[in-house]
Amino acid sequence: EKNHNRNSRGALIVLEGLDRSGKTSQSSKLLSYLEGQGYSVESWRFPDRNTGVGQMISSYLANKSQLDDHAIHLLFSANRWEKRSLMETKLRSGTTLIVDRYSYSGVAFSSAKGLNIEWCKAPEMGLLAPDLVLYLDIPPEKAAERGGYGGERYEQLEFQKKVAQSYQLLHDASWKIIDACLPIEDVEMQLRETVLDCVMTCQEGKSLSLLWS
Ligand code: T5A
Ligand code: NA
Repeated sequence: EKNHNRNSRGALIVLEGLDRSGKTSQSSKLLSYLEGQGYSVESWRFPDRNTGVGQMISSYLANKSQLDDHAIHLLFSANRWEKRSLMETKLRSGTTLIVDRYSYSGVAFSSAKGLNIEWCKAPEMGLLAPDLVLYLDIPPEKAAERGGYGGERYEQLEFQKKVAQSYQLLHDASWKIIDACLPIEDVEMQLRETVLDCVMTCQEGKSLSLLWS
């Protein structure tokens, strides 16, 4: 374990992007990479479909239930809030978290439906701010070709184009844009150095902050 300094904390690293941009593939690669480097690291994802709230979200995404756009937005947010204190405990104890989707997905997908962006951001305020957001950038047409969209609610080209536009409004200093059209191994190489830098900066004492700052 490389966490010799007892005050050192883990990094909160988020992967964002359109459906099929490669987030899940890269999460598992980063997990193995950081473990191999001797770091304490876990891979998380949102929605976390294992909780009661997560099961409601999963049923909605599978088109097995209908919900008002505002109601499902708040459920996605609640699903992050129910994991917030565990997230902080893990980070403070020195574990780095690689998180597949976070508040940016929440805002990008709901505002792509036409909900007011400030309204969408409000319930996310006070959640932990990521130290690094890796945005896997891919044209919607190209993402749609990958493995074919399954039956989930948002897996439609026209909607994904709107989501891509919404994401554009959310960039901040924590974002790094990654060319996700390259082969899987090349995308991974782009991520490694950035992630390692981030983990070391957090170990050296960078403090945790809150959304949206
Ligand atoms: N949502 C989510 C909200 O509306 N609000 C919220 O608050 C949150 C958190 C569920 C949906 O919920 C929405 C967003 C989503 O629509 P999900 O369960 O994470 O989100 O589902 P997806 O993101 O759609 O997961 P996918 O599996 O489709 O996409 P990934 O994880 O980005 O892609 P991945 O790694 O599974 O790869 C997809 C395919 O492409 C290939 C892979 O082998 C796989 O077949 N691939 C590549 N092919 C060529 N080159 C590469 N570089 C490749 N990388 C991967
Ligand atoms: Na995924």
